[in-house]
Amino acid sequence: MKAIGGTVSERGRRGVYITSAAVAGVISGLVFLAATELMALLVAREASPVLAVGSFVIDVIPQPLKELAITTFGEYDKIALLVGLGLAVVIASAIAGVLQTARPPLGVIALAIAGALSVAAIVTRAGVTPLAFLPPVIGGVAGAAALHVLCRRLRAWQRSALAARRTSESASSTPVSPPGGTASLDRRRFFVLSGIVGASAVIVGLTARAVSAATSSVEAIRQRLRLPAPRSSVSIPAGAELDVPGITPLITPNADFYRVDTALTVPAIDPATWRLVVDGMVDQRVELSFDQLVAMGLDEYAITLTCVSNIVGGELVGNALWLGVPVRDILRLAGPQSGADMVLSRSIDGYTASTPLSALTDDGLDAILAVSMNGEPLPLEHGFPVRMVVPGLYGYVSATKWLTQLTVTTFEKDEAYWTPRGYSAEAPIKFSSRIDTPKLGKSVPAGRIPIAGVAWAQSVGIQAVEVSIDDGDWQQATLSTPINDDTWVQWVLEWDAVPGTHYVSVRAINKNGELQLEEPAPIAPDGSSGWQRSLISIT
Ligand SMILES: Nc1nc2c(c(=O)[nH]1)N[C@H]1C(S)=C(S)[C@@H](COP(=O)(O)O)O[C@H]1N2
Ligand SMILES: [Mo]
Repeated sequence: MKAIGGTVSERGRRGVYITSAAVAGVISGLVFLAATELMALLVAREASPVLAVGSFVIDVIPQPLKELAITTFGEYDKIALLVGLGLAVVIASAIAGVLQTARPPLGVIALAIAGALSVAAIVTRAGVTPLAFLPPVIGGVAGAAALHVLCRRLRAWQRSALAARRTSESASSTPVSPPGGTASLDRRRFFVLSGIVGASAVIVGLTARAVSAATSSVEAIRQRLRLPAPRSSVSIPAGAELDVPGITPLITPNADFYRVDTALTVPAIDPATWRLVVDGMVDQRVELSFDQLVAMGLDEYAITLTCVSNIVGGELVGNALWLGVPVRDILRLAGPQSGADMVLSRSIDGYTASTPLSALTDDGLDAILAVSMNGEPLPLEHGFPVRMVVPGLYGYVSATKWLTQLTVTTFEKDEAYWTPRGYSAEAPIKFSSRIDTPKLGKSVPAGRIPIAGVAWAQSVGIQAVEVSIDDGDWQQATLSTPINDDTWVQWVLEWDAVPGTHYVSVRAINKNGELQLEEPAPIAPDGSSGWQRSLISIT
């Protein structure tokens, strides 16, 4: 009897100790993160280990995994990555706690290795300041100290509990002190200390993050920035916007505009220190300040941007009014030399895109350096202070955000970020059409209903959109009046809907008379194709 009971409670006790050790480890992990955030706020804002390790992971994970992440999590791919990293930190620090309790100083050593790895991830990133190593080092020291102290308390509790059990077993009749007297005191000490340390870490860490975000001075500079009035503005023709509930608005508000980039933290560039360098195969290297750029004269352009990762029927496409300067005017200052056929545009974070030189110098194409989006300076996440926008080319080969450099070169000599990662060096947008309403999985009452959406063929223009219901004849949809050939158009087809589920397909014809590609293609290497065929349910 006694032996069996003893074994069970022995197991229960071990469970309690292991859990407590894991808790001590997680709290030490929190101390590490909080101390690092605090130091990062004080000496080097870019030196947050979670973000640095995350950026490192983004750069090294294989392409198919990256695609899986984008298709699974969409816009939230970075949040998913951060959640995953957070979980990894919790698990690793729990293990460090158990190690440190069972075999000190194994846990402290494990934490030191993690600290050293995050130092490596931080100092190897582009554009770090000299003190960037300091936050993870200080964080590592603080975390190790917390781990050491908490696990020592935990072992003290274990020892006094063991001693108490021995005394009560040998002197079963009249114990000298109440059983577990010092043990329960030691237990309380461990939990009180853990609570205080854990709560302080959370408060310090969250405050440091919040202060860092709130005092982001570049956002304040952006808010105050006054751009010169544009010389021309886009006139929106009558009939450019159809009055159909559920259709995509003609102009995508900035807050709803899709965002795709490799930047885990949005670069913060002060326009006062921003410079654009034009170099490479040019007659003379040119350097422009932000004021010099906008002084060249701003004009307004309406251009629809599309991501190569947009699947058929997808949401990675948006239309905006941009203020900018033609890229050809800037290239002309430098004088591209013969033999050059590409411009490698570079972002402050090292990202690059390869754009055919001809797409940037062609008088008939409005390739621009944009400084404003829908009436305000570019939002930070859309490339503040300057980005490129080229009608007719996917974003990854043209729309470089946080632009700092244009290098005139050749496709043979240079390649861009996505080229060795499975995407084509050149990628014109495959023109396409999308059904916005009725939405898949949302039933609509029978009667006369609009089937509507958008279609785009940047730089060529949309001539017609055709709709087929239940694989019947192709019917001409009504188009909105296009702003220009660089923007999408809205389309609508009125239909007398009868109850049941129905297939609706859509396809576009561009102004060259070409039919949208029917053959389905995945997004890699140069963009998806195929006709969207959606299921709608009528009740
Ligand atoms: N610096 C930088 N610019 C970039 C990218 C990037 O990863 N880094 N991604 C490109 C891609 S793939 C697209 S589709 C567009 C998206 O622009 P948006 O986020 O403003 O919609 O930006 C392009 N410019
Ligand atoms: Mo993209």
